[in-house]
Amino acid sequence: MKINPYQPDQSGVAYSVGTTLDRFIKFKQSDFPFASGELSQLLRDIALAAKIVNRETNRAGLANIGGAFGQTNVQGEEQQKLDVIANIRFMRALSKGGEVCAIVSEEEDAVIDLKNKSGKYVVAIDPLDGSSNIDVNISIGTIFSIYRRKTPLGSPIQMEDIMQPGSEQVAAGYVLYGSSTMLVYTTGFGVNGFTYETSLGEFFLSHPQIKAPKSGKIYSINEGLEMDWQEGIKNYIDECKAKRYAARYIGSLVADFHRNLLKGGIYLYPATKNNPNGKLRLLYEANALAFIAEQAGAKATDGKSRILDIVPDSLHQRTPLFIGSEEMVDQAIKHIEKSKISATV
Ligand code: P6P
Repeated sequence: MKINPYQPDQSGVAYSVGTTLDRFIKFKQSDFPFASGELSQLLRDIALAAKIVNRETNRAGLANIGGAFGQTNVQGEEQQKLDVIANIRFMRALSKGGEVCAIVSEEEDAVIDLKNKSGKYVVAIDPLDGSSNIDVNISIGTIFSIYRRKTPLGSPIQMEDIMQPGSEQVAAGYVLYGSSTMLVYTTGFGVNGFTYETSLGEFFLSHPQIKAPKSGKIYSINEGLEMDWQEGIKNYIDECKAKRYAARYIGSLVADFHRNLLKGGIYLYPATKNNPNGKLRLLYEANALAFIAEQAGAKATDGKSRILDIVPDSLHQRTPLFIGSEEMVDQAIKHIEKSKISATV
């Protein structure tokens, strides 16, 4: 029997389609010598739900799933139909995947206990952030954090499994439903971005080992709330304007964060009159993006502390968030400290 060694085609007649997310996850599994593939499976489950939500966000206007759902969530915010749909899709994927024991979701008042005695992981998720932009076709996103449960497998879920500081995350990521749909995640070994090829129904590696520029010329903040800002924030934004930086604020955290991560920039959501502890949620927004930011060489703080060091004391607690290029975050903190007023009132 004649056997030949495989010779990769050198003709270039058939271009390479690249590395799929599934294959990348499998390659990277060796980063976790003690993992037996559960985290890999969990990441694939999240990617599957992202594909389904992507399909539904792309056809919202046609399938009568745009607009308000007619209820408010625990945040007191009006739920959009797609908020509810995305929450159902991710909850279903995570519960059926078999790797998760509990879920914290922006759309759920309480912790969802999956009663899964073999589930090693806890997932905190904002199924669809920026949903007020859905009806006007502006980018929106999913944000997720993955933690290992602290208490023994099979025992009842305890709050110590849930209320972990962001530094305990084993993985985190976001999906950006934009001009293209991307999934960006980290497992603590750098940040990698995957772009969804709809014709093949696959995410392909498009942004390997993302590194954030140390500085930038973009600042993202809701200037309509300027009257609420502490002096230090005002002084920092004045400095950005004096340097003729670009103001870019989409009103969708994932989109603003992603652009600033790639191009260099800072996103700021300080304490305001309506949100004296900031608007963004620690468990399923700030922590995930802070983990990604730090893995890409950027920074994330609440104005006093490193976001990843904050020990949560409530499920849906909010935090001021200053996140992006290291030198820009440092400069903003300098102004805050100089004004001697904490970012949280
Ligand atoms: P504001 C969306 O509701 C969100 O949570 C983030 O995605 C976004 O950056 C921010 O709130 C926008 O808030 O108060 O500026 O409209």
